[in-house]
Amino acid sequence: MTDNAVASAAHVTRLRRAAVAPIAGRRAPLGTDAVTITGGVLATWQRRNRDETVPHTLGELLAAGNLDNLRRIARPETLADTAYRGRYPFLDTDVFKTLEGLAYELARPEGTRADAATEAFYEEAVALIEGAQRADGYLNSYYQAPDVPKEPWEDLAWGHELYNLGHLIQAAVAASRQLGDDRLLAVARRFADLAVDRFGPTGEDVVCGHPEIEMALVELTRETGDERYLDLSRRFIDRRGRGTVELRVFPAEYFQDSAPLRELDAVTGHAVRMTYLTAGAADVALELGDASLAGALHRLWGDMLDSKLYITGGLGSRHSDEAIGDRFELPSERSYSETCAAIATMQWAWRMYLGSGEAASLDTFETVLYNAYAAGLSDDGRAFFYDNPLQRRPDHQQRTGAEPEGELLRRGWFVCPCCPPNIIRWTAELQDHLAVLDGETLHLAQYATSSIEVDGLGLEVTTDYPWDERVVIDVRAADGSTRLALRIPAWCRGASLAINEEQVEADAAAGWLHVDRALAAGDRLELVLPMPVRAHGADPRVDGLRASLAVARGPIVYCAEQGDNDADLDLVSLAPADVRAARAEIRRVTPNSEAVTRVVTVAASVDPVPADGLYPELTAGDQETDAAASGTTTVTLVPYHLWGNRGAAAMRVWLRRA
Ligand code: FUB
Ligand code: ZN
Repeated sequence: MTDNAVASAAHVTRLRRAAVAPIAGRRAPLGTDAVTITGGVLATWQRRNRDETVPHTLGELLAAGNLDNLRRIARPETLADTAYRGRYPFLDTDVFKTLEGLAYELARPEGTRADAATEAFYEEAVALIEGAQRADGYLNSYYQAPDVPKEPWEDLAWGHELYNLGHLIQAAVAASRQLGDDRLLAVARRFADLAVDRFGPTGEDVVCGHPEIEMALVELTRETGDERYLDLSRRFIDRRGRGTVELRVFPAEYFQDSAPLRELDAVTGHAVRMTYLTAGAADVALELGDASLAGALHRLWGDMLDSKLYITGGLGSRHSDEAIGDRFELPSERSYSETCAAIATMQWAWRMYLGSGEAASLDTFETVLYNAYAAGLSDDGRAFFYDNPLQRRPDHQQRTGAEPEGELLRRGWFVCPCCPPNIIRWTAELQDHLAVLDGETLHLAQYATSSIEVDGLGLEVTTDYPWDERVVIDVRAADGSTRLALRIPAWCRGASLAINEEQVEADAAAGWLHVDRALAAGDRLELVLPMPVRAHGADPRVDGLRASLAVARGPIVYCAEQGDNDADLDLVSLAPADVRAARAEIRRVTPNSEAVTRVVTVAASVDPVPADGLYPELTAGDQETDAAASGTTTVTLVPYHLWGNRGAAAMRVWLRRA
């Protein structure tokens, strides 16, 4: 670690209750001891997480046998059946991810804390995990199961054992930071020590088929001060790309094993693997001050932003190998955009910002949060999208091999249930991603109704963002030592700031508006981020989006659902000027959406169905007919993340451009 790291360690220690708590660098995210979400859309999500998604998920984990798998090892005498339950060797991770979220939900103040049943699950799971660990530290209920004729570590490509360890570490760090409960941390350290022995400086020169351990190991060093874990993480990053993963079904790119990360010029392969890896690499680059790694990550980030990220922030174009796809391969109806990939992209974005201070990374974080990520969960909090398409055809009938009942809409659970518990932990941790102390300046990274307290500065933030453009910041306490910087999203033109009702200079540099005066208790800041309705086109190299248009307002991407519209969505055209002139009215769309949710209504034309078949010849006359609208209508658009909550119907993010 750098001298800078040592110098700032004491400072950061006070802020360690965040999910990501860097030792090096100048940016320290504020955690649960400093930030509380008290209202608005993120509070709604956190409440739903605690009251609906958590109880639902606990029930599913119990029914699917995830806890019994651990029980079979920890207390075999209490279980009659001996067979491992489930198809995959990584089902412990769903317990670990859930525990990570529960640590937050159980640490909340009285009145907002998760209930006794949640606590009982947490206690039972922790005890089973402790009991299932082997004397040498190894832990994996699949490889330890009596009926599984496989040995630990015999299948690094598909065994997911280090991926398992990664999620165990993250749960353990959360339990330690949020609850002061070090039981899981003791288990995680024993297993991590085994990994250091086996894969460290004197160990095997190999990597796990699924990255994830990398960011977990860095956080373990941050939590314990033991630098062997950070060193192992760096080794895993530098080892990957040298063809050590055994290939059976998928090529080396799938595992990011075709070229070393430092040399890779494009994000590639399995989307979740790629983004967990880059998130971990960003942690390593930050802690080690590794400029070459940081440079490679900027290159990869640029490739993703320039040609591979959906307008919703979704990542992954292919169902077949859950892969990112080629440049500009962004089909709407076959978008994979796994919910886990959305979370991993935000994890990467957050770390890119922590390393660089760039507001643009936070803009991407925000896009993913309010669109690709939020769409993954149903309005009632009890059903999930695994993949997140941007279009649903009227006659859609998807059947996948993995999910025998097909995928009508969101589902209550999956054979591979990686996404639901990932949503639990990520929603529980949202307050850790709102505010960051950058030296002496408090950065407001995301806007939410919240209470923030740090270094002699106490703020109350009140806003209906992202539905409303006004963010009010009341200064509760200020000793003048901490300055404030406000993120101005790239989509925003003409941001303005008033302090105590007096307009002040609001020129943002590189996405940050620095409030250049010492704040005093009683000050009121009013930030306005104008949110006209916007029309977006697409790079012509995205084949399916030529002559198309998408609608957005603030960070929210919109979609049209057939149920809200009389005209056939496949036949309507919107003119950019009509979109820009559109109304954004306040309307609750679903029972649990915010009362102040905005719905957009746009004047549109209805195109004729060609009279002569699927591929009519374009003669001069036909072209004129083709361009002529057969009628006019209005199209109602709702926030994309709320789609599919009112029955299965056609849906489109991209509509024809008039
Ligand atoms: O392999 C573990 C998880 O299962 C991946 O992260 C998901 O994409 C799913 O394939
Ligand atoms: Zn997933």
